[in-house]
Amino acid sequence: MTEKSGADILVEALCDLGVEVIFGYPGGAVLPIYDALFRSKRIRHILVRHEQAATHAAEGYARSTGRPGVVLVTSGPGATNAVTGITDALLDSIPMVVITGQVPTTLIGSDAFQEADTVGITRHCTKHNYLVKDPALLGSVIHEAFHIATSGRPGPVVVDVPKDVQVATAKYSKPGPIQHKTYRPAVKADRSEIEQVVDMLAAAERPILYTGGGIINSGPGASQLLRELARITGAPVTSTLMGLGCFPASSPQFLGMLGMHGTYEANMAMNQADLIVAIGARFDDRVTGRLDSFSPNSRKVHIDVDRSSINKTVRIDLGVVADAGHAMEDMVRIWKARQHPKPDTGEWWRRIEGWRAVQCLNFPNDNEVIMPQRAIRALWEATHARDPIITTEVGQHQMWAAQHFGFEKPNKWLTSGGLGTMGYGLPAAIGAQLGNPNALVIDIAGEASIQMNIQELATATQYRLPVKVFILNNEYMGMVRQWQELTYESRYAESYSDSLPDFVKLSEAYGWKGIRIEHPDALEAGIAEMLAHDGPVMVDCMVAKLANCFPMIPSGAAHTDMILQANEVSGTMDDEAKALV
Ligand SMILES: Cc1ncc(C[n+]2csc(CCOP(=O)(O)OP(=O)(O)O)c2C)c(N)n1
Repeated sequence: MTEKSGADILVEALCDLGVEVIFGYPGGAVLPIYDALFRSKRIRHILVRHEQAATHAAEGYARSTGRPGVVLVTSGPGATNAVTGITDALLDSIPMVVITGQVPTTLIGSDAFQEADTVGITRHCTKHNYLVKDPALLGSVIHEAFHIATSGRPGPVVVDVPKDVQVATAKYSKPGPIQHKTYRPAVKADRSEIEQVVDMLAAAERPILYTGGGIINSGPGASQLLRELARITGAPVTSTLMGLGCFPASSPQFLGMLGMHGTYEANMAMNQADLIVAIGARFDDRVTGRLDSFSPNSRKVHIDVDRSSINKTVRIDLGVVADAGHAMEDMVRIWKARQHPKPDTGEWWRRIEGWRAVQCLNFPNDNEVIMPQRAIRALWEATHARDPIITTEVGQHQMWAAQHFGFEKPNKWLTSGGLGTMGYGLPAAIGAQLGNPNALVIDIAGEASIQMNIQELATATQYRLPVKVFILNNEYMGMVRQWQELTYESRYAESYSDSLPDFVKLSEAYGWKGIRIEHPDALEAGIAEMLAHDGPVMVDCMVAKLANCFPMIPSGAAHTDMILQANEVSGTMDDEAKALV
């Protein structure tokens, strides 16, 4: 076996792992790797315009294809620019491997040019990280990094490679299956635990399946199993922001998203349930609201591949450490083997229908101004037959998209849930388009968020990616303004999006088509024009400036203290909610 440079070993290991696309940005400390990529020609490198965008593009690629995203950046500022996306991937459980260049080993710790302590900085925002000091270990570290990023609860792994290690030579051969000393994620649950879940579901009078991104991470088969589980148990299904698409939005059993901007019926059902079965969801604060009044009378089952998620915020009656798909497969099998009849949940559904009748997603319409919710629905009308991939930025537009754009399938909804990163949507759309060349990919954006990674318009142009950006332009950082209206007596400190660029001219400057929509009558035609263009298009859709996103559970409040559109002025739904339950 001949010796190869560390850089060649790295590229060969990536090829052995089936990597087809890398998102990156060059610099001094990664030049040997760039040279190896150039010579090898086996991996497609996508040159972004900012390292943060490389990480979000890798997330978009991963989330939409189920394959890990790969990033390559230089030392120092290259690595620190990537930190936001790495943290984003950690919170949203996205499989990602980030290779960072590092100064030569002899200079580490000397404040060398473009030196940053990448392993130290990323320790708390990675699932695992490495500093590779020996080229002979590089190949096996890369394989191990992919194993860790993609197994158990997926997440980001950083591999920091000093420049001298990229140049030094060693032997490489493709390793066999990875056997890590201590890392052994549990995938299948004990049969007895699954039997207990089945017993509890069969006996429950008011069950609810609370589903999350873990089902999407488990693969498309898991979504099918969820449908089957819902069918045989008759239980209502709600989903977190990250789980949207794992259960069809059009199903009568779907209550919509739960939590802070979730539906009235989903939150009331969670509050009044006697059994919550959480599958691949983590009881985060946007979902639970005030913890001491969160679903006070239910027994709680938590199925999660990450042991440390169980009992983290909410006391759980039965924790099951398992992959969501495997656990549901076992539940369905045992339920059927025992020939459980479908439980009688008629009374429960009658109450749910009462909450549903409130029609909490209704919004005031206007013939002169485009209501943002209406714009999202029009976008859905015009595109849903094409199964589009939707990415978002962060703010009101993100929540309106979650509420009003119905997702029928997994891997079609890409949003920054845990970290809430403005600037995620455009690069994520670019990554998704690269992974799904024939798909319709739309970034639903706000005029403030889109400016956080606007430079990526050039990336889409360079690679001829027909990404669409649909800006709901309310001239405000709308979500900030909404909170200021509701909790700071409308003192709108720094939340006006002043000095906005002309987005149409800006699009054209980057080689995109730009469209402005200003009136409700022009909405459908504007969307049709966007869809008719086979290249990238940015739509600047002027919407009602002061519209609020409801329903809303104010931060730290209980599910029953939800503010609905209907009583925006008069206060919370508390009394009516209590009357209904
Ligand atoms: C990087 C980053 N900085 C700040 C915030 C806080 N933040 C959340 S929503 C928001 C306003 C977003 O405004 P815009 O993109 O116009 O969307 P809108 O809410 O108007 O739909 C801000 C500043 C954030 N989420 N991310």
